[in-house]
Amino acid sequence: MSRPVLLASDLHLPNGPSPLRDGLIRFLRGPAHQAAALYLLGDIFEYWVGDDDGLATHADVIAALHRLSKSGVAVYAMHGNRDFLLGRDFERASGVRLLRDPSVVDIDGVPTLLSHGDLWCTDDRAYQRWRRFSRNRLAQWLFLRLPLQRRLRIAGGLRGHSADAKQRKTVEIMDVSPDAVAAAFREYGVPRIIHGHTHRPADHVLSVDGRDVERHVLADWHPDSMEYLICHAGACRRVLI
Ligand SMILES: [Mn+2]
Repeated sequence: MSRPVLLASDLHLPNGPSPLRDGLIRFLRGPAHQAAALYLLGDIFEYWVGDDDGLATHADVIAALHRLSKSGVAVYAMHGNRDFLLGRDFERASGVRLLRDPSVVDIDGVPTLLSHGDLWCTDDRAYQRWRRFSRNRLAQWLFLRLPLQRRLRIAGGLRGHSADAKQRKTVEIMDVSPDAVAAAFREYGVPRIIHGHTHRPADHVLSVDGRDVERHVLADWHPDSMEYLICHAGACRRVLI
């Protein structure tokens, strides 16, 4: 029998000790070993201001990822809107391969489009402007050359700003746009999309141009609810750690 594929996102691991960190390490040492592949679809870390800082701060997680990938599980990650600076040194140290957002992968014979999900929040114009800027190579290159303390201060400021902005925005505007999702199903021709980001875990079945398709939204993690998706033999279900 083939091994399952596991997916998770939006762990938002803070720096320092946390039940989320313990949960992730328990998961990486235990259940993740049964998988053929593990996909971490962004916002694994609450922030990541560069591999120099992140690899030291999250050394325990990096070591657990490395052990898992060494054991024969293919581990992939995608950038989220918090940890979009995960870079080559992270890949080398963890054995994790970074995937483009979005990417089509084969999950047990089902072509599946994976994304963090924020690129489909197209109704939020201000966010999309920030997204384009923050993913700009030159902007990133300049940011990574700042001293660490400056980078940490900027990241702290941005998180405060994002929390304020979220309070002012409507619930709808922060969700994915149905039109953007339908367009993605059309463009890639897949029967299934899996993404995170919106913190609205759900399994949607919808119809696009008369075709039945599935959209699975991964759950964000809380100390009392740390969830991953397991896909096997054509079906996906949710499991708590
Ligand atoms: Mn996100």
